[in-house]
Amino acid sequence: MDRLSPATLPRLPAGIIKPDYDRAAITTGIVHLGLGAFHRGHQAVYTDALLKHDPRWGILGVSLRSPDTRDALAPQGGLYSVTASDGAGRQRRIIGALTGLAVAPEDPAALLARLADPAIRILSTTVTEKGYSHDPATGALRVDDPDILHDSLNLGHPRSTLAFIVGGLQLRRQRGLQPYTVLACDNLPANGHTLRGLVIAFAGLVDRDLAAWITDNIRFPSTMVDRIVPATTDADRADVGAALGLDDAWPIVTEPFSQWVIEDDFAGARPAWDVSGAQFVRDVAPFELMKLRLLNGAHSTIAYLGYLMDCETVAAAMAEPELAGLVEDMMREEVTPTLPALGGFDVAAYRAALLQRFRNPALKHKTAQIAMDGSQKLPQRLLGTIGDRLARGLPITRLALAVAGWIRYVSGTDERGQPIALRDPLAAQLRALADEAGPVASRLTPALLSLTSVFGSELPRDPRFEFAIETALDDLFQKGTRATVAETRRAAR
Ligand code: CS2
Repeated sequence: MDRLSPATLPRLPAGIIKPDYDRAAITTGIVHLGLGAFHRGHQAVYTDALLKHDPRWGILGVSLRSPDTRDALAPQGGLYSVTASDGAGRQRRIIGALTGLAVAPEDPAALLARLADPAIRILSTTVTEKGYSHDPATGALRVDDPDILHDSLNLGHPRSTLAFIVGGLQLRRQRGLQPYTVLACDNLPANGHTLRGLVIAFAGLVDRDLAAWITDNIRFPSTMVDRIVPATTDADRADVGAALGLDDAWPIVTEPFSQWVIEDDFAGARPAWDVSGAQFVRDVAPFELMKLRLLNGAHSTIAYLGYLMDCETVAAAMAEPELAGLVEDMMREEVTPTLPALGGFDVAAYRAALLQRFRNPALKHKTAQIAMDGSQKLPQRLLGTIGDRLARGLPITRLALAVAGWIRYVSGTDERGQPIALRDPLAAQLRALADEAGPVASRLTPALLSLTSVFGSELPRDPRFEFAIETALDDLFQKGTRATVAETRRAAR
């Protein structure tokens, strides 16, 4: 089969949406770090729909580690397809927004040079939680991180996201160029604010004047990003290839839903992403909190408990009535009361829509995929909610089961004694703690709660927290996940 590319674009069957602008006229105004499926199914799609109105916003897509995406998309001239499906219907669309592809470690200096290009007005990031080189419980820079140590001495050849941001800004400052706006698009609370703190802290390691200049001149709008974009499978490739009549080496398969709420705080030019459905608002925080705690909190709960119940995908986990019921109850009874009011916003409808999205049979969203990097995800997804509830003297039964599910998961073996492949930046530490404690709730709970980078220092000292986690974990070990989920659901009512 021929490859999807600018040359073969005219051969696509009718019904497949193609770029509605002259690609040759597009210039690059955005450098995006982290060229994963999420970016290609979210921001790049919003940008694609903007290009016919404003050709200045082509994206140079940068992978920070592996060359795989570049190798897949370069022969396609940066084109790829996005299939959005709810199980009943599907829409396929070709995205042409990527005007360039780069692999940062191959030539970090060349990337810095691009960041000093005056046409670049936005530097955006989807580098996942662990890409921020921070301590997830406190948001502080991990100054002992090997990449941060390296980069603070080698700003001309950076490895980390923070150093690319700072290195590019340093060049622009030296050359008297307008700086770019830094747009964080990861699932972190107050992501722009958090990134700003980290960038300034890192810049302070290199050059105090530069840190002060960044403090005064650079904007870091926060954003709430939402679209469920599972990792692409070979079955997706085969299905998309058959539909396009052309081979797409890295298609995106996602849901129809998409949301992007952006804090309206840009220095200079701002892409009019609102023409393609994004919302610019004064304060993103309430949207972020709602999304992180309801969607991502539920996702992680489904991931750990679902995985332990042998559910390969989120949709399979949602077909387990007790688990789906527990998650729904948790969202309504335990999470929603911790959220700030969003004037006129119907949270009940939002929750119902989320449950529907989780049930989407077209998405083969693996529980094991969401389960990864739990040490970086738990604080903003579950622990913040728990802290807020404990401060108000409210019960945390279902949330505690979710956290216990994570501990059970990182203990390393599933309920049939099979090893669980742990993917987490703290994997070695988690495994060592789990091995030393053994599968005994009264030992494993305090061992893991001692991880201050995950739990902070306050929560583990709260006896209500430790008791709730230990009880739930003991049930998981003694009775198994299926029975524990059903019993907890009943008991919490
Ligand atoms: C998921 C998210 O992998 C995960 O941890 O919870 O990627 C989720 O699909 C997105 O945040 C949805 O917007």
